[in-house]
Amino acid sequence: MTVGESSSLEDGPANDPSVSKNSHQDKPHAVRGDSPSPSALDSASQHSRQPRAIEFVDSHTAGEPTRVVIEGGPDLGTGSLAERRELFQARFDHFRSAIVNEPRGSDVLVGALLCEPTDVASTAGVIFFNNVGVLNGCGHGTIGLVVTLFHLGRIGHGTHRIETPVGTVSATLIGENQVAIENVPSYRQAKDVRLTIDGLGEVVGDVAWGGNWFFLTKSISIPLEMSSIDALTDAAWRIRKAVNAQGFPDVDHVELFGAPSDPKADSKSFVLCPGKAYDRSPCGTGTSAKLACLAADGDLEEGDAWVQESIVGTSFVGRFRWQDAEKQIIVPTVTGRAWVTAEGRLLLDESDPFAWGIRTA
Ligand code: PYC
Repeated sequence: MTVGESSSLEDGPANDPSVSKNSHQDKPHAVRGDSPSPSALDSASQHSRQPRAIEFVDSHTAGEPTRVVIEGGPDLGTGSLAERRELFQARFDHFRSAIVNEPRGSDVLVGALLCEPTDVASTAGVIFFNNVGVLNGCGHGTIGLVVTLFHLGRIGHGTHRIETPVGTVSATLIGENQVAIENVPSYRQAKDVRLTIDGLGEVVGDVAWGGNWFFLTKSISIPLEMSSIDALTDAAWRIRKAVNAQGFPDVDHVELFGAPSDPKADSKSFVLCPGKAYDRSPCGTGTSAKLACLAADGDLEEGDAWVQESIVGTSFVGRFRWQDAEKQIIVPTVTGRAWVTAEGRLLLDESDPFAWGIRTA
């Protein structure tokens, strides 16, 4: 099946075009010649009562989960990853929901659709998504993807180019579980944005790009502790709405910073994601945005380490080099660790009222 085509057998709910039952057309180079044997998946797809099967591997990076879709995803053609993400968003949103939402997933789960890269020099392409839609980039997810590909025996140690909708990320697998990602160029867009928010008063922070759009603030006095998750979520959500209304509609992540609990860390953060789930990790794109602000303020020197602690007590180590010191654009490197937690098949049965997930948006 090529882009734009769908057969009635492939249709999802309410006549939406849907996933191919076992598309092998969007497989990364690392997988070539390495596909599972014709298997039950293929024979299952010939039997109309058989559920669609999606092969996945789950991992967590510093506590934040990633579900990599290995097989059974939609055919998105061979365009750029940005073009394929657009197609995915427009036509396969039910597939997104089926993978990450309940009853197969949860609000916190980030999905990663493994794709064929456009460039032979790249190892893989990936489209990230969550409970409410597609993401731009995802640092923890890229670390999880690399550890997953290593777990599957598809890559070895060393540096791998991973194509994303917002640029190519260079990921170096250092040990079995440790990955350093050289992320997309990052920068601060606005400094000291002042928001007045009911119940919070004045909140001052920066807007920065680190592969996603962030509002970063130190203004919140709520303790950065697990026991304050509800209050932190409520505050961050209000901040997001205010910053969106005040000229920054693309900001969909909010980072609240405070003093670290871990003496080895430089800072601790609470990160609220677009679908109102909090990031269990320090957030790879969020750490990139933080590094961009630190660099712009002269608070961190090129090459020096910044240890960012998450709300659950895990950490990423960030460093940067200047891409353009005059324009204050940096290239951040974020190092973190991931572990594979599960591998298996998701089954989507058309007769199941929740075959396409329980939607929160
Ligand atoms: O690590 O970049 C990240 C991320 C984005 C959303 C959740 N995690």
